[in-house]
Amino acid sequence: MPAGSFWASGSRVTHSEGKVPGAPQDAQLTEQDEAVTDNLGEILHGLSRSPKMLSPKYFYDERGSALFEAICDLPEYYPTRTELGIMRGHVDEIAERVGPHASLIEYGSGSSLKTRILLEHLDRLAAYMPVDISRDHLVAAADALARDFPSIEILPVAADFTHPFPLPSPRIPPQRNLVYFPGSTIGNFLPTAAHELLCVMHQEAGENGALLIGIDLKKDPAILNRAYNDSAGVTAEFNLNMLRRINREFGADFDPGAFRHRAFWNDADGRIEMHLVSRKQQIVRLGGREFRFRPDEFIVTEYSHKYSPRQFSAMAERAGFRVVDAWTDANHWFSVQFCLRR
Ligand code: AVI
Repeated sequence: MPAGSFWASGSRVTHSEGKVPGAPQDAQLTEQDEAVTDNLGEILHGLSRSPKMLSPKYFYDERGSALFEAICDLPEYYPTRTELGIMRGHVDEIAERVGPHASLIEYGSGSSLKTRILLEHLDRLAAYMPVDISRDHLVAAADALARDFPSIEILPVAADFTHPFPLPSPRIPPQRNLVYFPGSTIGNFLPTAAHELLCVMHQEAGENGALLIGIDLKKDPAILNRAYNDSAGVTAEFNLNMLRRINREFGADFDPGAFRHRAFWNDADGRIEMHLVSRKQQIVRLGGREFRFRPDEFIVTEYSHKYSPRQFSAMAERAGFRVVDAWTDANHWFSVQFCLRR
């Protein structure tokens, strides 16, 4: 589940809960307790812009997360199964590259099969630290992993990973930190925000640190357009669900039936854009304000940038990483990149 905004972000105050040696793994949560980010303010600001924009982080309420899982299983949506295939096919080489006694720091809750593949194959992991803004999701996923991997110290961190956060200290001192960011979620950040995120990862990786990251590659636009316009309409439902969430949690009066899903490849900017397009002239009320929509006026809800290996390598270099290995599938649709700190 991605956290953080794709065009802006707020600052946070953090603290670490003291770690009790020998305590059960699910007790050792490190938590950021004070969100300075004002979500309503961010939404109002986004709706005041031209074009109107809402952050894709609002996709992921309970229903949105379930819809995203359904998207991952759709025949048209290739990224999840392609990345999983790459991980299954090359995990021994990945483990070789990473080396023994690493601390695995995952950006995201670690509920995916890809995480389990790494936990099964990395050589004598020092610790596993999933980092996610959604505390409940994080704790549930960490507890499930603690049951299945009792010999690995699991230290969940509840934090907005787009900002530097303190890492807990594992019992076994790690030989290196490996930051793991699967799912091509980096593509949901604007290039400047993606750069900033890579810089934070560089900092968290520390001396001798490494990064393992999933990148969705540029490809035939027809394949991309199909992946975000599935025939069962699940992506459309996922997109429209954002309006239901904003109604429920922030008191807006969006009529989801008065908007339609649109997704298309924008070649100039190298990204899929997802929009919610107003079917008519209408006014939406939120936070004591009124937002007018013309017929066909749209809200941008997501960008999903696709990179060539060369573009990603240049972006990694700018953030202080060097790509030392990369694995892909037979179609060259997706790539898992292994980078070291320069
Ligand atoms: C989470 N993220 C990488 C997905 C993507 O493909 O950009 C989100 C998504 N949006 C529509 N379908 C999937």
